[in-house]
Amino acid sequence: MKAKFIEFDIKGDERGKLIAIEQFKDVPFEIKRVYYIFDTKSRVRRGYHAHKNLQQVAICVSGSCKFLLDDGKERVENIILDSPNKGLFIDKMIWREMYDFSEDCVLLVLASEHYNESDYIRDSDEYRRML
Ligand code: T46
Repeated sequence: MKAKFIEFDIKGDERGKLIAIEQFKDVPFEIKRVYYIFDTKSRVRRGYHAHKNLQQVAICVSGSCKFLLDDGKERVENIILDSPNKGLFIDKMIWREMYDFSEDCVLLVLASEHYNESDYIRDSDEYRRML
């Protein structure tokens, strides 16, 4: 499994920069939810779960953080998100952990489904069994 990055176009002029993201065009799903993670305490590691159906694109709109992704066959560590025009596509049934958040990190996530706790697989043994 390779990390799948999406590069967003930066529209810029002398006033500054702007990135626009449209469903099905810039991300491969209908965007039903947007959330963002910020003010993460140093040395905190988050995630530790997979999703049964949810697809997401994660973008560090400020600062940086790292992802670990594991699809049961391959574990890819230290995937760096450090640019507002770089999105990380995370498919369903991928285990994820996030860490090394910079103080100024704002991690924006575009999600294909509404929030649903029953879509989470939070136990790694259960995740392996389900694969
Ligand atoms: C993911 C990674 C990248 C809500 O009420 N609504 C929401 O849409 C979300 C995402 C979370 N919550 C509540 C549930 C918890 O009480 O916010 C709290 C923190 O969520 P969680 O512990 O799941 O956060 P992370 O950072 O472990 O994971 C999150 C997403 O939940 C998850 O889908 O892929 O970011």
